[in-house]
Amino acid sequence: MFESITESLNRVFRTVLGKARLSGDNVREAMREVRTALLEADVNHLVATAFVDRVGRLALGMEIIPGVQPGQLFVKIVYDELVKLLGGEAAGIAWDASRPTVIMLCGLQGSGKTTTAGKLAQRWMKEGRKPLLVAADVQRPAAIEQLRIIGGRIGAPVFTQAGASPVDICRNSLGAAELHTADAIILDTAGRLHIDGTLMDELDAVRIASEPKEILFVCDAMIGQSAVDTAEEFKRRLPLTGAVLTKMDSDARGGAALSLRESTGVPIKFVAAGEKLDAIEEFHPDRMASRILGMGDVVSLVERAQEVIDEKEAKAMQAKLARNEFNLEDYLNQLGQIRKMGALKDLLGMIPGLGPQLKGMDLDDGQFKQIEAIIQSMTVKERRNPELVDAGRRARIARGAGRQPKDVAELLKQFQEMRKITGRMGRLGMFSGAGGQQALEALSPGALNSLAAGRTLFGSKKKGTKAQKKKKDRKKKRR
Ligand SMILES: Nc1nc2c(ncn2[C@@H]2O[C@H](COP(=O)(O)OP(=O)(O)OP(=O)(O)O)[C@@H](O)[C@H]2O)c(=O)[nH]1
Ligand SMILES: [Mg+2]
Repeated sequence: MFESITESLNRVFRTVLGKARLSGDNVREAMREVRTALLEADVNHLVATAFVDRVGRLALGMEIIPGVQPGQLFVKIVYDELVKLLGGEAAGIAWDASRPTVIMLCGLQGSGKTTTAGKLAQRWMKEGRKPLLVAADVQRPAAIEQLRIIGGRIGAPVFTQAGASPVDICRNSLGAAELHTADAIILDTAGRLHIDGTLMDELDAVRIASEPKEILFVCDAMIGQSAVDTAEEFKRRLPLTGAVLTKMDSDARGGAALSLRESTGVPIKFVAAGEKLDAIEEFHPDRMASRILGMGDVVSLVERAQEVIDEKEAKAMQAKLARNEFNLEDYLNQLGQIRKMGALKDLLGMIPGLGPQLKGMDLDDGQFKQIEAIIQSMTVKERRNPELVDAGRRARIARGAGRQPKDVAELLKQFQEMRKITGRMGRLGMFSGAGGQQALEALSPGALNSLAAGRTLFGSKKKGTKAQKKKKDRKKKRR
């Protein structure tokens, strides 16, 4: 299910995730590739074009978020739009409270109606309902037997009437439901190879006779784009309330799933992926979108950042950067925001490609806490003017933070270096647009990335010095 589109989208994502900045050209190039990926997955071309236009517009105008790279934000935009494309919210079954809920299944021959009837019945029995299966397919003599076997296997009653018309069977099933004290009536109707007037007239008569609460269009996902045309035709004759996509296990492309909702407006309510009777699940657009993108971690990282990061504050920070007024107080603020997002190691682990680099690195939140403790031991005046910190103040701050004066000196040195870089960037006008993102990246103690690269204030930095010392010692010995 969706293997090929997942693979091609991931190729696009890997490219954008590897870039510190995204230019308009980068975004446009990525969008072209996303469009190709959709078309290759057999998504309707109008749907693909509209999708790419929407994502492109959003991506070109995206606002920066501290601690989040533009590539990650791009993935999130694609994800959000994909969720919308798939229908947004999950659409469940509208159960009748006062009478047994009638659910009518319809679709082409072999689309999976009878199997789906059994799957739904079993599912609902597990939820404590009492379904009645109704065999209303009098086209094929074997059809009734097929449903009987399924009913027997799951222990659900099956209603049918030899010699009666589908309309009569469905009408009479309402009374049978009372006898069985059933609260759900699942109508398994006949299919045709092609849509024809007779079939549609029959289905419409069934609808009038049984007043279904739900009319579900059962669709074989393997037929790809033509699923959309068939759904449209069924919709012209029947007020469809939803769709069930079957045989998702046999379809590696997923075009039907991706186009159906957008093209027809009919919500997908269930997807089936297998011949076994438990191979059905409720359709959740968000879960499906994560599965298609295979980027669940990036999406949750950006979501968390969007939740905790105050946009106004982020803008104010950018303005400060541009004026080179960024001070230790702001730094402390940023640390707090990043920390609100969760444990550092978890956050870094979510960034694709960083996982391996993190192996064996002792990344605990303690490092953040140490930096915070030092800044917190400073007076407001010192935080705003780090230049004030002399040897005496250094000793006092170190005592307050439970660190050594050299740790305070190290923090201040790195902060000044950072300021030098951002000062230069500010003069070059790099804090507007995507450049601001890069600047915030360099700062957000995040500088999540530089942490991962081992440039931390404490801990791994020490390892480096030790190693250097050894090297020096070796050199000395040689001399
Ligand atoms: N792989 C796979 N096969 C399925 C799935 N759903 C149904 N099938 C198979 O598809 C074939 C047709 O399924 P049916 O349930 O008989 O289809 P139908 O719509 O009732 O067909 P008619 O009654 O002839 O119109 C059967 O062999 C099923 O086992 C599915 O999700 N995955
Ligand atoms: Mg059937």
